[in-house]
Amino acid sequence: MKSTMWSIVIAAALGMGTGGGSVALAGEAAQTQAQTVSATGVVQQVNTANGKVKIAHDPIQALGWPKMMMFFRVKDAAVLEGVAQGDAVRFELEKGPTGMVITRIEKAAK
Ligand SMILES: [Cu+2]
Repeated sequence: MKSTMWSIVIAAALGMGTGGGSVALAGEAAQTQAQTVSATGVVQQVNTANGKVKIAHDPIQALGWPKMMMFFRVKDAAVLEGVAQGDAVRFELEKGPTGMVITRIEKAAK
């Protein structure tokens, strides 16, 4: 009984000691997740000159988007480097002033 109470006290103390940091980190992670969404799909067309890429993407639950084929704007043309039609990719989306933009594309391991 006594030892049980002590473990509770110690657990509480530890929780308070590190809790602030953990909570802050968790908050930051949640915020980052809200802004950046990762998705997968297959590249249909790359338009480096206009900074656009057409992707047949899988459903993106975070955005409530169904599976579809669409053009995405990339944040920077460099994002399209090494990306080719037919590539299965994993990409990251960020909410920009004009809608969602792709910030990163990497080939998905198949
Ligand atoms: Cu879409």
